[in-house]
Amino acid sequence: MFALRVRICSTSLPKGLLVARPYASKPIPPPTTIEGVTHPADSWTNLSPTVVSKLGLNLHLSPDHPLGIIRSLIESHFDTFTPSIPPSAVVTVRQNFDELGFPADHPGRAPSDSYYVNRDTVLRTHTSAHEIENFHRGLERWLLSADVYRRDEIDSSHYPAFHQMEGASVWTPANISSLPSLNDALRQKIAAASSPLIVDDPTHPPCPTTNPSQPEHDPETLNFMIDNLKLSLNSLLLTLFRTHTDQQGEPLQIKWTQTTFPWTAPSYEVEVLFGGKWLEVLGCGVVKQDTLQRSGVPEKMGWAFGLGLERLAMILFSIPDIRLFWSQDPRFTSQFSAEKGIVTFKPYSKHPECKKDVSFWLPQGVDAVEWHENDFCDAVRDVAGDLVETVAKFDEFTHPKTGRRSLAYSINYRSMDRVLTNVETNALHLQVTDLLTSKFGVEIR
Ligand code: FA5
Ligand code: MG
Repeated sequence: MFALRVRICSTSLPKGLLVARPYASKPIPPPTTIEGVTHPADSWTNLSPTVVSKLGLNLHLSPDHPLGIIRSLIESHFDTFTPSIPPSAVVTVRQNFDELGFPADHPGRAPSDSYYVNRDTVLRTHTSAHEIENFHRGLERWLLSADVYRRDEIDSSHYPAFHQMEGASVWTPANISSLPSLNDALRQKIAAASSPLIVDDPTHPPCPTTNPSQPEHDPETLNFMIDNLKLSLNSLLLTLFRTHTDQQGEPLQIKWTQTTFPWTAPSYEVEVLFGGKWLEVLGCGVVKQDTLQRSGVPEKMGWAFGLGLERLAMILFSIPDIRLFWSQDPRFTSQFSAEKGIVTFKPYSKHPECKKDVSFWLPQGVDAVEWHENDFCDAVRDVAGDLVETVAKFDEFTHPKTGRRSLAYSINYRSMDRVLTNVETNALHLQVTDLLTSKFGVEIR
């Protein structure tokens, strides 16, 4: 994400919200048992049945699933990196946010953006939650893949449960002088591949005000480090997409942008043009020295990245909708195997969509609530499951006399496997509007 673009949900830019706090006067749910461990609930608990049902499925570990195939392709590319799988998606708030330097008012901490098991524990929102423990292991190059969870919008490239792969490479003062020759080798490898891939990088050199580097870093070494990070990731993208063309048969276009992460500086993201839109596939940066210090390796310097596995797999296998990764329909699952490797997904159906609108007044006065779109999306997902394709706000206004705020959303229902009848969609939509009234206290217009 570019530093000046703001979007809820990313681990990147603080939006200057209030310090994260639970919603007021919410009934406390019963304790939750996750992977055999029972966690007490409190006023922070906001797990939804949809995400709880995804825990432990580990799609990325299934060798014949597109996520398993892409994981092993990436692990083979980074063959000098040690791969690992962290045991549980339940991590401490300390691991996920505090130790990585997330400020108290970072939007990622808000219960509208993250799934809290309770005040002290969350479902990890990113694989970076394990960065510090991995640096502690003393490894110089490592990879780590896992399921992660975020309260997010609903569309074809966002899902509340998804998978990331984290990777890092660090150098000691004794071996950091090898960077220039490592970079030369990577440049030669990329040139030899003579790929038609188009890589646009307007982020060099990093802007001192919007993407500052760390005062501890000597500019020459930092330049070699940034080059190594970018060459390593460009070389991965080349391995994955060398022969890939977009839907018009043109070579893929890739773009580097600058951003902010609390534990890296400078920081970057990479986007790929997919289906006519830029799709963000990864975040990365030069690891902050205080993070390495907290990891017990203050003398080292290095970089880290976090890849969105679904997003990369959507491009690689031409999978148009992120919900498909969770499909158990044999028409989906039988198309992929470790043996076949990269194949182009053949859509087996495109059933008609069923669009329903809902508009409502938000409650006022003593009943007023903060409106968080992600709460609404979560509720819609719990009612309609994977039958909901998109949720999009199309109108918003405040009544000039009463000051009442009105919102209007369009919800697209579509099954990936079968035709949805109008009767069925109406029943789902009625449940959604009932929930809007009972859970959020709105008045349907
Ligand atoms: C992160 O999560 C950082 N932890 C990445 C990182 C690692 C930065 C190490 C620096 C060093 P971000 O919030 O941008 O960054 O998410 C990384 C990727 O996850 C995105 O680029 C995207 O590909 C994927 N992603 C994010 N949200 C979703 C979602 N709701 N559904 C599917 N994929 C998502
Ligand atoms: Mg991002």
